[in-house]
Amino acid sequence: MTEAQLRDMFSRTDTDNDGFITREEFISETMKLFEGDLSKVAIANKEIITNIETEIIIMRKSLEDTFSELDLNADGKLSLDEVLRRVSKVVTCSPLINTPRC
Ligand SMILES: [Ca+2]
Ligand SMILES: [Ca+2]
Repeated sequence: MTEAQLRDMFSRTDTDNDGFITREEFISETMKLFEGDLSKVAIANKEIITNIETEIIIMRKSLEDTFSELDLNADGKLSLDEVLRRVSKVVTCSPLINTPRC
């Protein structure tokens, strides 16, 4: 993912455009994408429907964890800088590059 794509994703997730992604914005926007996919699957396979609620609970929990991981200064919201820093950390944490931050 390029920095431009990340910026674009960030501004789409920041629904009130205050420059920060709150926990609620992060979870509800990501869940929207997930639920869209899920309903397509559910139409294709009715048996899946019984598991949707469990899936949603699991998904929410993992999004909460992801959010906390991204929120470096733990102020309950994500700045573009935090998102970019996190992603660049993932990129630089390649086993081929030995960086002290990893
Ligand atoms: Ca916001
Ligand atoms: Ca933060």
